[in-house]
Amino acid sequence: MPDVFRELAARSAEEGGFAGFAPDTCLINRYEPGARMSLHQDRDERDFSAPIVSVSLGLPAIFLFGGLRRADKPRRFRLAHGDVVVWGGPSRLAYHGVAPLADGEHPLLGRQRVNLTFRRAR
Ligand SMILES: O=C(O)CCC(=O)C(=O)O
Ligand SMILES: [Mn+2]
Repeated sequence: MPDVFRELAARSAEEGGFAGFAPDTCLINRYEPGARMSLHQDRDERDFSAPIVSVSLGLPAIFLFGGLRRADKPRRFRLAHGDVVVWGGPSRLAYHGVAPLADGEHPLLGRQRVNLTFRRAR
């Protein structure tokens, strides 16, 4: 992983209260208008003591952030280009997802949203 990514993730995690985050994985999701991600937990990582750091690029999206049970009503947050979300600790296994992407044209990335999630997977 490029140092600039590792450092962005580590600094963001520290600001969110998770000092010492050392990601070993960056998952990249690309969304076209209409694409969504249903509510889920991030459970593939071995160690849940590390947070998730999520960077949004391109078109804005509505991020759904719920509770520890799928039935918990998610809160909705608008994420714009450059926004970073950090979750961990008691929220590490919170259900989350992305509402269907509204159509639009981003000046740098065009008709898409790209999301990077930094994780400690191994
Ligand atoms: O695109 C996002 O903001 C969320 C992505 C996500 O939750 C995941 O890749 O597990
Ligand atoms: Mn996820």
